[in-house]
Amino acid sequence: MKLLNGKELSNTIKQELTLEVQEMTKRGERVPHLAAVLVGDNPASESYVRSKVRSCQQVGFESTLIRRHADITEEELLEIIADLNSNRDIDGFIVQLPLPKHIDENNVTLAIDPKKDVDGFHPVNFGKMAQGLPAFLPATPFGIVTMLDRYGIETSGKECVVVGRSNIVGTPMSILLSRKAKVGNCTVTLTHSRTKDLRAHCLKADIIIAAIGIPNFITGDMIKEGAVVVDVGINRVDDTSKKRGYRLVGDVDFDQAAERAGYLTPVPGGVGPMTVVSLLMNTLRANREALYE
Ligand code: BQF
Repeated sequence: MKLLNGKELSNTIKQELTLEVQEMTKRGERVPHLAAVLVGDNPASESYVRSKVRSCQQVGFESTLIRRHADITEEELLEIIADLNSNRDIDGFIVQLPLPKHIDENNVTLAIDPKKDVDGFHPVNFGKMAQGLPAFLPATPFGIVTMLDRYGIETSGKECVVVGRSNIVGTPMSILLSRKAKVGNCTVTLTHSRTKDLRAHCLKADIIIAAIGIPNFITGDMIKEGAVVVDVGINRVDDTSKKRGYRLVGDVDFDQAAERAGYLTPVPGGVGPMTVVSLLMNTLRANREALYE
């Protein structure tokens, strides 16, 4: 089994981005600027946003963090978004999900200017992606596709099973892998909680994308010998031996999968770091495209 080391690959891509920013600065151009809106004090969201801001600093991007209390109204949040949409200094921005229950995430996503939607969640970007047009790809699927590409994993003609149908991972991943593209041309099966005999589907797969959000859901007996197994799960499970009180576990039983898979992503250090670096790549692109406005 070969590890798909997302931590290492994301660092390589960050080095490339750093060089790109240096070149831009030499040419007298404005460096990419990402803004992040964080509502409330969900500890996981805080740590995700912090790692995004830190990653911007590492590659020389500018970043702005906008923090608001959980009791902000939807109208107030929409005003912040309208300001970011019209702010010429900001190339792209994200609103960290999940949002408090009294705020409609769909309204928020719809309010983001698709040109600044570096998370790729706006229906305009989703629709362009589905049609194979240039678009901001959602960060996690973009990260997975980049990882398969950089590791030289052949996808054309392969059987791919995606487990989980979320708007952010499973559904876009199934679209990307079935597209006519360098990383694509798979025969894709999108499975979910109502799928009958999931194990039989998975066993046929050359590539499994596990994005169901259940710890250790994919066991060794579901994996074909030599399959590529991409674990998107980031589940916190209690662990009193850790000082944080929990550890991160994927949707794949790592030890069992390691006995069967040809390639396997670890958790942590697999898809997660690729998600963050994809956001940076989208922000660089938003900056470049803003040049021609
Ligand atoms: C790692 C996310 C669920 C819901 C909302 C590195 C991240 C995670 C793990 C990270 C995620 C998950 C992010 C690791 C961003 C990925 O080393 O394994 C980085 O920061 N992520 C998010 O912003 O919102 C989420 C998962």
